Amino acid sequence: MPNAPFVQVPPQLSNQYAADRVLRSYLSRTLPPDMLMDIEPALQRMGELAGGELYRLQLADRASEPRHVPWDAWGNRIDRIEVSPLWREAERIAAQQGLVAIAHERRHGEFSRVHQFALVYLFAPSSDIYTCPLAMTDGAAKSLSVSGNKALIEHAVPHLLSRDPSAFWSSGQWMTEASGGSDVGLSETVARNETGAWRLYGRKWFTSAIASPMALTLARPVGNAPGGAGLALFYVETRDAGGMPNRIVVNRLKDKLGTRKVPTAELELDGTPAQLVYGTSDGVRHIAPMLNVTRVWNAINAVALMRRGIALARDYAGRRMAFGAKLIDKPLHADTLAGMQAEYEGAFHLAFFVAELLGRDEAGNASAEQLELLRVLTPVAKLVTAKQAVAVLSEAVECFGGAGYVEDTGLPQLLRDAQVLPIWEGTTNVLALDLLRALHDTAGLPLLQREVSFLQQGVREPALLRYSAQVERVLEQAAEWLADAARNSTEAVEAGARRFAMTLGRAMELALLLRHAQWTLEHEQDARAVAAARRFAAHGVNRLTPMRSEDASLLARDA
Ligand code: MFK
Repeated sequence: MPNAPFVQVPPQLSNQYAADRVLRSYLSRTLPPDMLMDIEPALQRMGELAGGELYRLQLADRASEPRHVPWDAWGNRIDRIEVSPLWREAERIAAQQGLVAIAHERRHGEFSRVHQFALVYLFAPSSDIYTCPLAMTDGAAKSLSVSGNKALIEHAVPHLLSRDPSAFWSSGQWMTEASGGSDVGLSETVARNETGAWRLYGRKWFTSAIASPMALTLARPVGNAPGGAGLALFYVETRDAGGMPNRIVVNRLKDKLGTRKVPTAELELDGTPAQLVYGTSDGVRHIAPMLNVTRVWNAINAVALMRRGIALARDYAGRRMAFGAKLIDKPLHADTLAGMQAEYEGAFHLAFFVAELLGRDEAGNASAEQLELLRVLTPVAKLVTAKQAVAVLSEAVECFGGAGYVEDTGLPQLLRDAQVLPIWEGTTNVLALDLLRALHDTAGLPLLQREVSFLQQGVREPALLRYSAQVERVLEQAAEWLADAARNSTEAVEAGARRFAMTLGRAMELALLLRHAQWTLEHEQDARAVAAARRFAAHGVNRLTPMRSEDASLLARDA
């Protein structure tokens, strides 16, 4: 009998709430104790589900993908979309646990977003990006709620917020057309008012989670001006009363690099009945509340995926032997994991800080300055955490060597899914430009400088103080860069906008890490957040290395 071959032990997950030092410590610092006690059982349950049953289902369901069924057996065009078993389960859990509703019910006032996103963060990595329709549903509930459109609010919002899976509706957000993904003002879909009712004609090129019963979308009423201001925001139901497509044809589902469980379609609108949400123009401005909500979801998803990659890599490192020791005991591997953890912790605190601001705004408790901070930090958090997620997930996959590159470990999906985060809901560059617009529309950089000074007020530990000084210095350097570039040309500002945005994002992450590290030292006698802050600072904060614009012209065009 030959020796049994060597078999590798797969990585394992435990209760994802119980095992999450960063989340638990953050919630202890941020939430009033009775509130934390109130929500903790739900967090424990979600942590158990995400590390247990749902994770196992996700692995078992790995190969199933959404299916488009264009015709029925009798020749009717039905465009049925069949989603994966995990997605059906995820929808049920999301409705019952109120993953959208919590934010709008506001049982915990200004902390309702923290409550919601703590659950979403635990749920997301085991949901196969079911968080995509949830994000859009939340954004749609927000856009409709602030619209003042009483009829639509009464008709649709109760479904979006329902905790009954049979009554729950998810929503689509159809913006992208072939003519304009980032430049939405180029949209070609037209809206015609035909005998008192609006109908839409055009082609939507990327419509995520197309199985939703409703969507918010943009179209140009005939005769309106070109550009984003000439578009109007419309509400659409995807099926008619008989369950047939509402003058919508699904041309095909996209064959994408990642988010493969998300049915993303190319659609033809051929007289689709629609209702105006706000008025006949300014559609881009009116869809912005939705975008700003989904961008916060994106940041939360980024940190959730990072956390999952690290949890799996750390568990594996405690099992896998190489060169006579466990990986975790190998200095270079430990150093790699530490770097990933520090990036994730910085990203975590920024994503949740923006969630706090959003919750305060929605509860009516935000000061004028906090509202401006929310506007400025939403694009920053989205763009910086998305790039960190791609980098951290790439390392996480590498932590498994060849196994990380093999599909049936379930690991490659983490990296592929992370890669969408810097693309959808505004690419890195589009958001860097949005940041410039936001700084222009608000008090600008002094806003961040004041917030950082405020955050550093409680930092007393000598091991942390030098990094506080580093953050403040970097913000001064960013202000100098912006003033210099603006004196030079608008092109100079635009060319450096991504480096500028990354610098602000990293500065905020470090400032938040330092504040939390001081707290954990005092209240938990735990030095790990200090180590994360130190390591994060060592990775560098200022990304504004001067670049020569002539190099950009020479290299980009290779001419
Ligand atoms: C797991 C995570 C889940 C994530 C869900 C994923 C679902 C995926 C679905 C999608 O990907 S949907 C497609 C997402 N597409 C985008 O995010 C579009 C990216 N492009 C931009 O964001 C551009 O900046 C923009 C389209 C807004 C530029 O269009 P315009 O027509 O040039 O807009 P303009 O003139 O700059 O702004 C028009 C108005 O909107 C202005 O207000 P006023 O009319 O009062 O002057 C702006 O201030 C306002 N505005 C624009 N962006 C805003 C905003 N207001 C607040 N917040 C913003 N972010």
